[in-house]
Amino acid sequence: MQFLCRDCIRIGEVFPTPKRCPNCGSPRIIAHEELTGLTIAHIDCDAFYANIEKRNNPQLKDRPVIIGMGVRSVVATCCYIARQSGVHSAMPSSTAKKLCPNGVFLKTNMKEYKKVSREIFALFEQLTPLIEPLSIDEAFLDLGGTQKLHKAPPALVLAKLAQKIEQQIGISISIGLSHNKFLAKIASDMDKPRGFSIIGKQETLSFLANKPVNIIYGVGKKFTQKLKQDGFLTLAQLQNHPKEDLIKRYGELGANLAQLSRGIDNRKVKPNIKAKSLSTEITFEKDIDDFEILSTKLYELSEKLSQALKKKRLIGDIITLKLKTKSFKLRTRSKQIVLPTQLAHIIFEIAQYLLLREVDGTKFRLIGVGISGLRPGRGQDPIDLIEPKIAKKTAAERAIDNLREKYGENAVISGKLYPLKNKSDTKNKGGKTNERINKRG
Ligand code: TTP
Ligand code: CA
Repeated sequence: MQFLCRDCIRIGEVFPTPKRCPNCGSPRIIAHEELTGLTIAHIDCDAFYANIEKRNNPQLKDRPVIIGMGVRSVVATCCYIARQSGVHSAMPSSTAKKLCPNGVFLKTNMKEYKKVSREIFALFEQLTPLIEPLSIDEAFLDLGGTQKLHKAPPALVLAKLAQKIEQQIGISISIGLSHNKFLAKIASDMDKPRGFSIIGKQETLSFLANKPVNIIYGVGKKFTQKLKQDGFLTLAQLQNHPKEDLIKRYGELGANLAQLSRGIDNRKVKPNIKAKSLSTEITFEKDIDDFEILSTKLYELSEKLSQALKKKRLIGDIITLKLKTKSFKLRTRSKQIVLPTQLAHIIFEIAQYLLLREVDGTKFRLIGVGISGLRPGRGQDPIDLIEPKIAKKTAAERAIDNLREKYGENAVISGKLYPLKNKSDTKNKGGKTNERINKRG
């Protein structure tokens, strides 16, 4: 059976499974039949607010830390040491004080917690665009299809992530890995803190069998009581009951019970895309009617837009050109493309095609380019055989992006891609740029 060492981040295969990693001696190994085949993860930070406070003040490391200070306040969370005294979230701070008199009570510092949350989510984004945030410290990640990119299976990528978050950010996470969201979420809770639990396909039914019905989200106190009255205490009892009857008794909830008790959950990991469109524009100091100059500006804007898309790991398929005439009349022209893209040269070519039809001697004071129909991804790059010219440009653009990622934004000037860039820069010196990333919806 394969095993994963969470300290030296290696996958090995020895029979029988060793108690310690043969490579580094660590006991933090996970062995599982389906170790390398599962792709849906749920990640939840441990005692989030409390661990951030401990990170910021190492003297608190071994003390019971409770977040929630004041006579009438409630506990937001507490560290695992304080939990041993029975303190928990949502408990009045006064009760917590009685249970844990030597506890260190602190006020919340939301600004700090949000900052750490953003840093952690930025690390998630390096792994996959398919991230579904659930709260400030929790998310689903779909790592399906990322093995080629990372040259490693999701389990190893996740172990590395946990290590990185501990080393770079200074807090710990717990990971659940499975074949759907329902099970991944259950798994992340099984071995907290610093947990990593796996629920495979083969074991799903037997794993769930002895679990209580309220492990299913949406099954609260009242419904648990109702199910108990009807003779359903464990998931095995639901698994063995005809689905039709569960639907007859509980309607849609019954259908859910039938599915989830068997570990069937077809919900996709849905990224939370806030921006419905992204756009950038520039207002000139002097109005312009020259196609070449407008076109050069358009190229710069397309590059900027493309960089925003790449940073957010988004692609879109509707390109919009925006022009404002000397007399403030707005013209917008859009075109839908077949393959959604994030590439500057493709955005530019479409926008330039739209521009060509608008240049008729009119003087323009503003030009902009936008993209909508956004979704997560990197997009399918054009294939050599079908469109060799476009494929060549794409390869050049990706190479430049790689260099920029390594050596910084200004490492490469993409003038090479578009020879007119320098010409316009001299003509338009001083032009005011108003970049705007629109967030609508
Ligand atoms: P949780 O993930 O529920 O808890 P946690 O991260 O503190 O601990 P665990 O290791 O069990 O996951 O919530 C995340 C943060 O949200 C938590 O640190 C504080 C905040 N929170 C509240 O402010 N009030 C609450 O009632 C709960 C449950 C959480
Ligand atoms: Ca948490």
